[in-house]
Amino acid sequence: MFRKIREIFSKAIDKISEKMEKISEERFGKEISQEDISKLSEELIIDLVEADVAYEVAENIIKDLEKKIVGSKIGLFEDKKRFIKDKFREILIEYLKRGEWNKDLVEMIKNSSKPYKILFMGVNGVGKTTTIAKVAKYLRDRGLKVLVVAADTFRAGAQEQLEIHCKKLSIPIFRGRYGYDPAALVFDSIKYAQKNSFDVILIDSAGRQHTDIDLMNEIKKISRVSSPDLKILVLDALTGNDAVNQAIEFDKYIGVDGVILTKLDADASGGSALSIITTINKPIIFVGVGQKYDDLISYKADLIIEKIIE
Ligand SMILES: Nc1nc2c(ncn2[C@@H]2O[C@H](COP(=O)(O)OP(=O)(O)OP(=O)(O)O)[C@@H](O)[C@H]2O)c(=O)[nH]1
Ligand SMILES: [Mg+2]
Repeated sequence: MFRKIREIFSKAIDKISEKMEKISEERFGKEISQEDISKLSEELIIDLVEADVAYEVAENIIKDLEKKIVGSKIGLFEDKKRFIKDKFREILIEYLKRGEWNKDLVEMIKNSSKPYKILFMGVNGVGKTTTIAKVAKYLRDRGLKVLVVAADTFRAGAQEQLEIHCKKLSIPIFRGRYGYDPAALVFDSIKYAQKNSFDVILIDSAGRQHTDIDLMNEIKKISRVSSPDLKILVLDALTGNDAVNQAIEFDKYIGVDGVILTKLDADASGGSALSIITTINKPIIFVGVGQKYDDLISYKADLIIEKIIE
C-alpha cells in the first residue's frame, strides 16, 4: 500500500534537504530561490507521474511545496530534513482531508426512519458485492438488523455469489429471479424490510460501464424507485484516472453521496489512489484493504499520510 509513493517522497525529502544543507553552508542567511529547487521539482513531478499520480495532482503538490519553501531562510543548524518532511506532510494532509466524510454511518442509520436504504453502484468488477458483504458485517456487528438485496439479476452467478457471503456471515438476503427487473426487485425488498423491521438494506447492483446509456438509465430507475438514503459509488484503486470519469458520470446520472475505494492493498504504487482521493470531490466513506470481511476501514487522512510520509 503506497509503497512506491512513500519511496518517492522519502527520496525527495532527502534530496531537497541535502540541497538546503548546501545552500545554508554556502550562502549563509540567504533565502531559497525558485532556481535552487526547480530541477528537483521537475524530477519529483516525473517520478510521481511514473507512479500513476495524475499530472495535475503531481504539479499541484510541487507548486504548493515551492510556495512553502521558496523565500524562506534556513538556519545553519536547523534540521532541514524535518523541515521538508513537515512541509510535505502539511500539503498532503490538506489534499487527503478533502476526502474525509466526518459522519457516523451507524448513527445516521439509527436516527433515520426504517429501513435506511443504501444503494451500491459502480463499474464491473470494482468490488461492489465483496464490499457489501463487508459493510453488512460492519453494521451487523454494531447492532443493526441488516438485509442484503441481490439486485444484480443480470450477471450469471451474481445472486449466488452474494448468497455465499451472506450464508457465511449469517445475514439475511433478499433474492430475485434472473432477468427480473432490478427496480421491481428493490421495490419488493423495501416492502419486505419494512414488514420485518430491518434497520438497513444494502442494495447490490449489477456492474455497468459509466458510458453505457441503457445501463445508466437502469440504475437511475432503481434509484428513483428506491429513493436511497445513501448512494455509494464503489471505485477500484487500481483503475487509475478513469475512476475520476466514473465518479463524474455516476454523479451526473444518479448522484453520488460517497465513495468506497477498494483494493488499496493491491495497489503497490499508491499513485492512482492518491489521485482519486484528491480529485473526485466526493467523500470517501470506507477503503477496502483486502479480501477478508474485516478488511474495510473508515477513511481518515491521518491513516493515509502515515503510509506516505514516514
Ligand atoms: N485485494 C482486494 N481485492 C478485493 C477487494 N475488494 C474486492 N476485491 C476482489 O475483487 C474481485 C471482484 O469483486 P466483486 O465484489 O465480485 O466485484 P463486483 O463489483 O461486485 O463485480 P461485478 O458484480 O461483476 O460488477 C473479487 O476477486 C474480490 O475478492 C479489496 O479491497 N482488496
Ligand atoms: Mg457484483
